[in-house]
Amino acid sequence: MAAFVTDAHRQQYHEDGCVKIEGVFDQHWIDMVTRGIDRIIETYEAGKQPEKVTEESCQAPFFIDGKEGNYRILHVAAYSAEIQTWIQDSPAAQILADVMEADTLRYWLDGTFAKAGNTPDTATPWHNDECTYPLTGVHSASLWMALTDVGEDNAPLVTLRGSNKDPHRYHSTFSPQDVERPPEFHPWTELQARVTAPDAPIQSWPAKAGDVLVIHPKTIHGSAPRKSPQKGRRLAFSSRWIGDDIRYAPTPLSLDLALKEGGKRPVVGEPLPQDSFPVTWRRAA
Ligand SMILES: O=C(O)CCC(=O)C(=O)O
Repeated sequence: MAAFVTDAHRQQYHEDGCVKIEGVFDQHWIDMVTRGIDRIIETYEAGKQPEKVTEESCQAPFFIDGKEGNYRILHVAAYSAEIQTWIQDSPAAQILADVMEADTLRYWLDGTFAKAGNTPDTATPWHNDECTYPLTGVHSASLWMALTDVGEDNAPLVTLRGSNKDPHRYHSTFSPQDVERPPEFHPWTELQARVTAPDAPIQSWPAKAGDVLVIHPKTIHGSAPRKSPQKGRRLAFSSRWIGDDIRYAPTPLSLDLALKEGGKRPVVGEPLPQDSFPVTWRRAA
């Protein structure tokens, strides 16, 4: 497989908290992942629940919200044979492993972001991904894959440059609100104030279908809204993967791990158990 990742990509990932790698996925992969997602959207629009195709991957609960082409969908991997093939056979894992310099990778979670029309609510609100993770370690990142062209007026991803270096986390609105905030967590309002500051170092990431963004889990990000009336939609599939040095480290604000039925609960400080979180990629010796 062609080597997509250069030292310059790695450096930008560590400096800015996000890097774009162009032309990773060809039309074959774009069509395959889009087909998998569209089948799930069609099932939902027909008033039905999608059915699992495997018990082996991504045990986090399936969730879909939205209407009329605007959908946020969580954890589709276990419901799509196409996405299973993409996880096993596409360059996705190697790209992430090369950026993070990991030797093994486990697929963990995913989010799908479909946007149509041009109302302000097509924007994805500012957030970061790590606040709710019961994990510690550096081998953790998202691979955001553009499945359509995503121009400047078509809801590009936006990031707060350098927020990957924050020593603290934020108390996410998805975390329990009725627990005492540990000192290493800052209020969510602080995150929101940082992105609206006049000198906020915001980067915008237009992309072509098949390009990827590798996003550090601490990087504060969201998307701009779709701006002008335009046909079609904006579609992105964002998958989260973890590597060798990740250890189980729950906090009072983290979300519970989604173990497979009867799956082994990890011990604090240990890697995630193989039965619920199988290693899906290893670097060739
Ligand atoms: O594509 C988007 O609109 C948002 C993506 C996102 O928030 C993520 O990948 O975590």
